[in-house]
Amino acid sequence: MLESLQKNAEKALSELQNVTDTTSLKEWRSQNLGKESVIMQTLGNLGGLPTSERPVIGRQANNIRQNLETAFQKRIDQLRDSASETLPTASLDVTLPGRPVQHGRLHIVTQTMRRIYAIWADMGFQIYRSPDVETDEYNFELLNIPKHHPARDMWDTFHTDTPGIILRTHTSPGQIHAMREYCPNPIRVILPGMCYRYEQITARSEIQFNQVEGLAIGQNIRFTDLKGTLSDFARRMFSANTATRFRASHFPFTEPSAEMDVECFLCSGGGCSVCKHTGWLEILGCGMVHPTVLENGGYNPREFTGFAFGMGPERITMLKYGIKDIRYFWGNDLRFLEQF
Ligand code: FA5
Repeated sequence: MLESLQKNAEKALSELQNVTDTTSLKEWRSQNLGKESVIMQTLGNLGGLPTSERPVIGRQANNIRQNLETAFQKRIDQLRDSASETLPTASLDVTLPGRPVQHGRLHIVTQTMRRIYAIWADMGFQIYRSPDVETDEYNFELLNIPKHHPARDMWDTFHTDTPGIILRTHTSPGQIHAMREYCPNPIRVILPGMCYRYEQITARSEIQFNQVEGLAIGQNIRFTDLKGTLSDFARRMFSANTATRFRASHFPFTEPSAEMDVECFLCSGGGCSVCKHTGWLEILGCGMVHPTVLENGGYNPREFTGFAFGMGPERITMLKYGIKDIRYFWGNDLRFLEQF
């Protein structure tokens, strides 16, 4: 046994001379002096040896362990010395300031989205996630937009190779998912996420953009609730005295439907180029959930009513910061992104 311990140690010592970096040094230590190493196992199992052999083997094993330990320490020193010798001492100025650390930040649209979430959370609305890849049924049909309905022209989209599977054009299909999950309970949710439209990219329109949808379902929810809640949102989002107005509009999934404008905060309603001299800026579409849509979600429209809305965080950010072109958001130009 002593002979094999000795051989093992000699092998370890010669391997140690070939170790030239700290990682291999650590490996060497764990292999030769770690818990599972031959020497440590031998020392640990001394109790199992015959009494006559125990002192001799114990003494010898201890000597070997100490030799290995000393050689290891020596090697650490050697490596450290040779590393500092290779440093170019003349050009090292330890008084120079360190390199500045680049701080990351949230994208400006993410900041706006988080502000929107916080406002709706204060009003008791939870976030509900629904998929970006949808069926034609959810994106259109269950929202009261049958095949060949002219409203489909406003929401041309991207199709996958599987017929009927598309990228959603708005977050409204999430309304059906939420209703089917929560029916027959009341609902207060917002549904944020990316939407996709096959349309001309312009300064105001992207083919990929965010929306934040909102949905409230319950008994006795009325149009005045919609107006009050959305006006309160605008005051919290922009400023305490922001004026709002509702214009009649049309969406197949709401009846009646409206679009909400906020008073232009650049000219305070006086008229400027941003609000095209109207004094108002459109920020969202909304309306009372159509009875057919309530039914498709599983609710009895004679018992339940609700309101829904959909806003575009990129457009809101553009208005808030006077950004002239929506393409800056996804252009990945740091000169733009670092301003926020
Ligand atoms: C809709 O998408 C409706 N689903 C909204 C809705 C929901 C109405 C619930 C009623 C009830 P619209 O197509 O107008 O409506 O889009 C809503 C918002 O998304 C717009 O006001 C705008 O802010 C944003 N948006 C629409 N198209 C684009 C685009 N191409 N690029 C950037 N933002 C867009």
